[in-house]
Amino acid sequence: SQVMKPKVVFVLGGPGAGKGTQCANIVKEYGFVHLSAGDLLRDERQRPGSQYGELIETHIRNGTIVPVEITCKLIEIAMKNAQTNKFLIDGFPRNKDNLEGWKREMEDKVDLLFVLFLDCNEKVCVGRCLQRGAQGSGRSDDNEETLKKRIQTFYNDSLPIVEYYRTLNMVKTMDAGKSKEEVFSDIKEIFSKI
Ligand code: UP5
Ligand code: MG
Repeated sequence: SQVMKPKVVFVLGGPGAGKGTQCANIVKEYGFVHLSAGDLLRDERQRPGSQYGELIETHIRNGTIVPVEITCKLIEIAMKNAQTNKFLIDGFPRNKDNLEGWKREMEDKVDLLFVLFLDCNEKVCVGRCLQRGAQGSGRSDDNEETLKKRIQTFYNDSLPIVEYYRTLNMVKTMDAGKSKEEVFSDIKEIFSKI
Protein backbone atom coordinates (compact mmCIF):
# COMPACT_ATOMS: atom_id res chain seq x y z
CA SER A 1 0.00 0.00 0.00
CA GLN A 2 0.92 3.67 -0.29
CA VAL A 3 2.45 3.97 3.16
CA MET A 4 4.82 1.03 2.63
CA LYS A 5 6.37 2.48 -0.51
CA PRO A 6 9.97 3.66 -0.17
CA LYS A 7 10.29 7.44 -0.03
CA VAL A 8 12.55 9.03 -2.62
CA VAL A 9 14.09 12.47 -3.02
CA PHE A 10 15.88 13.19 -6.30
CA VAL A 11 18.94 15.38 -5.79
CA LEU A 12 19.81 17.16 -9.04
CA GLY A 13 22.25 19.86 -10.13
CA GLY A 14 25.18 20.44 -12.44
CA PRO A 15 28.58 18.79 -12.15
CA GLY A 16 30.18 19.97 -8.92
CA ALA A 17 27.00 21.60 -7.63
CA GLY A 18 27.52 19.71 -4.36
CA LYS A 19 25.09 16.80 -4.69
CA GLY A 20 27.42 14.26 -3.07
CA THR A 21 28.55 16.66 -0.34
CA GLN A 22 25.02 17.65 0.68
CA CYS A 23 23.67 14.09 0.43
CA ALA A 24 26.33 13.03 2.97
CA ASN A 25 25.09 15.79 5.30
CA ILE A 26 21.46 14.77 4.88
CA VAL A 27 22.32 11.12 5.58
CA LYS A 28 23.98 12.04 8.89
CA GLU A 29 21.15 14.23 10.09
CA TYR A 30 18.03 12.59 8.66
CA GLY A 31 18.85 8.92 8.13
CA PHE A 32 18.29 8.65 4.42
CA VAL A 33 20.27 6.19 2.32
CA HIS A 34 22.35 7.96 -0.34
CA LEU A 35 22.36 6.39 -3.81
CA SER A 36 24.58 8.28 -6.24
CA ALA A 37 23.82 7.12 -9.78
CA GLY A 38 27.34 8.18 -10.77
CA ASP A 39 28.89 6.14 -7.94
CA LEU A 40 26.74 3.11 -8.81
CA LEU A 41 27.90 3.37 -12.43
CA ARG A 42 31.56 3.79 -11.40
CA ASP A 43 31.27 0.70 -9.16
CA GLU A 44 29.65 -1.31 -11.95
CA ARG A 45 32.42 -0.18 -14.31
CA GLN A 46 35.00 -1.69 -11.90
CA ARG A 47 33.09 -4.89 -11.18
CA PRO A 48 34.94 -7.93 -12.53
CA GLY A 49 32.80 -9.62 -15.15
CA SER A 50 30.60 -6.61 -15.80
CA GLN A 51 29.48 -6.51 -19.42
CA TYR A 52 28.95 -2.73 -19.22
CA GLY A 53 32.38 -1.54 -17.99
CA GLU A 54 33.58 -0.16 -21.29
CA LEU A 55 30.25 1.39 -22.25
CA ILE A 56 30.01 3.15 -18.90
CA GLU A 57 33.57 4.50 -19.08
CA THR A 58 32.98 5.80 -22.61
CA HIS A 59 29.91 7.75 -21.46
CA ILE A 60 31.59 9.10 -18.33
CA ARG A 61 34.63 10.27 -20.26
CA ASN A 62 32.42 11.91 -22.91
CA GLY A 63 30.09 13.50 -20.36
CA THR A 64 27.14 11.72 -21.99
CA ILE A 65 24.46 9.65 -20.32
CA VAL A 66 24.38 5.89 -19.90
CA PRO A 67 21.20 4.11 -21.15
CA VAL A 68 18.53 4.01 -18.46
CA GLU A 69 18.17 0.23 -18.50
CA ILE A 70 21.62 -0.01 -16.89
CA THR A 71 21.35 2.87 -14.41
CA CYS A 72 17.79 2.20 -13.29
CA LYS A 73 18.56 -1.49 -12.65
CA LEU A 74 21.56 -0.53 -10.48
CA ILE A 75 19.36 1.87 -8.50
CA GLU A 76 16.63 -0.74 -8.07
CA ILE A 77 19.11 -3.35 -6.81
CA ALA A 78 20.70 -0.86 -4.40
CA MET A 79 17.24 0.04 -3.05
CA LYS A 80 16.40 -3.63 -2.50
CA ASN A 81 19.66 -4.18 -0.62
CA ALA A 82 19.19 -1.21 1.70
CA GLN A 83 17.95 -1.38 5.28
CA THR A 84 15.86 1.80 5.24
CA ASN A 85 13.05 3.03 3.08
CA LYS A 86 14.14 6.66 2.62
CA PHE A 87 16.40 7.32 -0.32
CA LEU A 88 18.31 10.23 -1.80
CA ILE A 89 18.81 9.47 -5.47
CA ASP A 90 21.70 11.70 -6.52
CA GLY A 91 22.28 12.62 -10.17
CA PHE A 92 19.33 10.77 -11.69
CA PRO A 93 17.11 11.15 -13.73
CA ARG A 94 19.25 13.32 -15.97
CA ASN A 95 17.64 13.12 -19.42
CA LYS A 96 14.39 12.17 -21.13
CA ASP A 97 15.46 8.53 -21.56
CA ASN A 98 16.20 8.34 -17.79
CA LEU A 99 12.85 9.89 -16.91
CA GLU A 100 10.88 7.58 -19.20
CA GLY A 101 12.74 4.50 -17.94
CA TRP A 102 12.15 5.51 -14.33
CA LYS A 103 8.45 6.01 -15.02
CA ARG A 104 8.20 2.59 -16.69
CA GLU A 105 10.04 0.62 -14.02
CA MET A 106 9.96 2.49 -10.72
CA GLU A 107 7.51 5.36 -10.47
CA ASP A 108 4.63 3.23 -9.17
CA LYS A 109 6.87 1.42 -6.67
CA VAL A 110 8.02 4.54 -4.78
CA ASP A 111 6.70 7.69 -3.19
CA LEU A 112 8.60 10.61 -4.76
CA LEU A 113 8.64 13.34 -2.11
CA PHE A 114 10.29 16.16 -4.07
CA VAL A 115 13.27 17.13 -6.19
CA LEU A 116 16.09 18.96 -4.41
CA PHE A 117 17.74 21.13 -7.06
CA LEU A 118 21.19 22.49 -6.27
CA ASP A 119 21.39 25.58 -8.42
CA CYS A 120 24.94 26.62 -9.16
CA ASN A 121 26.43 28.66 -11.98
CA GLU A 122 28.57 27.08 -14.63
CA LYS A 123 31.85 28.78 -13.65
CA VAL A 124 31.59 27.73 -10.03
CA CYS A 125 30.66 24.17 -11.03
CA VAL A 126 33.61 23.80 -13.40
CA GLY A 127 36.02 25.41 -10.92
CA ARG A 128 35.03 22.97 -8.17
CA CYS A 129 35.44 19.92 -10.40
CA LEU A 130 38.81 21.08 -11.76
CA GLN A 131 40.02 21.72 -8.24
CA ARG A 132 38.86 18.28 -7.18
CA GLY A 133 40.72 16.80 -10.16
CA ALA A 134 43.88 18.74 -9.29
CA GLN A 135 43.62 17.38 -5.74
CA GLY A 136 43.70 13.85 -7.15
CA SER A 137 40.06 12.76 -7.35
CA GLY A 138 41.10 10.10 -9.86
CA ARG A 139 37.88 10.76 -11.79
CA SER A 140 38.37 10.41 -15.52
CA ASP A 141 35.85 13.22 -16.07
CA ASP A 142 37.46 15.93 -13.89
CA ASN A 143 39.35 17.54 -16.78
CA GLU A 144 38.61 20.63 -18.88
CA GLU A 145 37.70 18.77 -22.04
CA THR A 146 35.17 16.45 -20.38
CA LEU A 147 33.81 19.24 -18.20
CA LYS A 148 32.78 21.23 -21.28
CA LYS A 149 30.74 18.23 -22.35
CA ARG A 150 29.32 17.58 -18.86
CA ILE A 151 28.15 21.20 -18.70
CA GLN A 152 26.63 20.99 -22.18
CA THR A 153 24.82 17.76 -21.31
CA PHE A 154 23.57 19.34 -18.10
CA TYR A 155 22.01 22.34 -19.86
CA ASN A 156 20.69 20.44 -22.90
CA ASP A 157 19.44 17.23 -21.28
CA SER A 158 19.28 17.47 -17.48
CA LEU A 159 17.82 20.94 -16.81
CA PRO A 160 14.69 20.09 -18.84
CA ILE A 161 14.03 17.27 -16.33
CA VAL A 162 14.19 19.78 -13.47
CA GLU A 163 11.82 22.00 -15.48
CA TYR A 164 9.44 19.08 -15.96
CA TYR A 165 9.24 18.52 -12.19
CA ARG A 166 8.87 22.27 -11.71
CA THR A 167 5.65 22.13 -13.73
CA LEU A 168 4.45 19.54 -11.19
CA ASN A 169 5.41 21.89 -8.33
CA MET A 170 7.85 19.33 -6.95
CA VAL A 171 11.13 21.25 -7.04
CA LYS A 172 12.88 22.82 -4.04
CA THR A 173 15.66 25.03 -5.36
CA MET A 174 18.73 25.74 -3.25
CA ASP A 175 21.35 28.40 -4.00
CA ALA A 176 24.31 26.01 -4.21
CA GLY A 177 26.85 28.76 -4.92
CA LYS A 178 27.02 29.48 -1.19
CA SER A 179 29.42 27.77 1.25
CA LYS A 180 28.84 24.10 2.06
CA GLU A 181 27.61 25.08 5.54
CA GLU A 182 25.20 27.72 4.24
CA VAL A 183 23.76 25.36 1.64
CA PHE A 184 23.20 22.68 4.26
CA SER A 185 21.54 25.13 6.57
CA ASP A 186 19.05 25.96 3.78
CA ILE A 187 18.55 22.25 3.12
CA LYS A 188 17.79 21.60 6.79
CA GLU A 189 14.83 23.97 6.57
CA ILE A 190 13.32 21.64 3.98
CA PHE A 191 14.17 18.31 5.60
CA SER A 192 13.17 19.33 9.11
CA LYS A 193 9.60 19.61 7.83
CA ILE A 194 9.31 16.04 6.51
N1 UP5 B 1 32.09 21.50 -2.99
C1 UP5 B 1 30.84 21.00 -2.85
N2 UP5 B 1 30.01 21.94 -2.38
C2 UP5 B 1 30.74 23.08 -2.23
C3 UP5 B 1 30.42 24.41 -1.79
N3 UP5 B 1 29.18 24.75 -1.40
N4 UP5 B 1 31.41 25.33 -1.79
C4 UP5 B 1 32.66 24.99 -2.20
N5 UP5 B 1 33.02 23.75 -2.62
C5 UP5 B 1 32.07 22.82 -2.64
O1 UP5 B 1 31.32 18.47 -4.94
C6 UP5 B 1 32.25 18.71 -5.97
C7 UP5 B 1 33.48 19.42 -5.39
O2 UP5 B 1 33.10 20.69 -4.91
C8 UP5 B 1 34.06 18.69 -4.17
O3 UP5 B 1 35.46 18.86 -4.18
C9 UP5 B 1 33.42 19.40 -2.99
O4 UP5 B 1 34.23 19.35 -1.83
C10 UP5 B 1 33.27 20.81 -3.52
P1 UP5 B 1 30.35 17.19 -4.97
O5 UP5 B 1 29.60 17.20 -3.71
O6 UP5 B 1 31.12 16.00 -5.34
O7 UP5 B 1 29.39 17.63 -6.18
P2 UP5 B 1 28.49 16.76 -7.14
O8 UP5 B 1 27.34 17.63 -7.51
O9 UP5 B 1 28.22 15.45 -6.53
O10 UP5 B 1 29.49 16.65 -8.37
P3 UP5 B 1 29.74 15.43 -9.35
O11 UP5 B 1 30.99 15.77 -10.07
O12 UP5 B 1 29.65 14.14 -8.67
O13 UP5 B 1 28.50 15.64 -10.33
P4 UP5 B 1 28.15 14.99 -11.69
O14 UP5 B 1 26.70 15.14 -11.80
O15 UP5 B 1 28.94 15.57 -12.81
O16 UP5 B 1 28.71 13.51 -11.54
P5 UP5 B 1 27.96 12.12 -11.36
O17 UP5 B 1 28.86 11.26 -10.60
O18 UP5 B 1 26.60 12.31 -10.92
O19 UP5 B 1 27.94 11.63 -12.88
C11 UP5 B 1 29.15 11.40 -13.57
C12 UP5 B 1 28.86 10.85 -14.93
O20 UP5 B 1 28.24 9.58 -14.81
C13 UP5 B 1 27.91 11.67 -15.80
O21 UP5 B 1 28.57 12.73 -16.48
C14 UP5 B 1 27.41 10.60 -16.76
O22 UP5 B 1 28.35 10.33 -17.75
C15 UP5 B 1 27.31 9.39 -15.84
N6 UP5 B 1 25.93 9.23 -15.27
C16 UP5 B 1 24.96 8.68 -16.09
O23 UP5 B 1 25.21 8.36 -17.26
N7 UP5 B 1 23.70 8.50 -15.60
C17 UP5 B 1 23.37 8.84 -14.32
O24 UP5 B 1 22.21 8.65 -13.95
C18 UP5 B 1 24.36 9.41 -13.50
C19 UP5 B 1 25.63 9.60 -14.01
MG1 MG C 1 28.57 13.43 -7.14
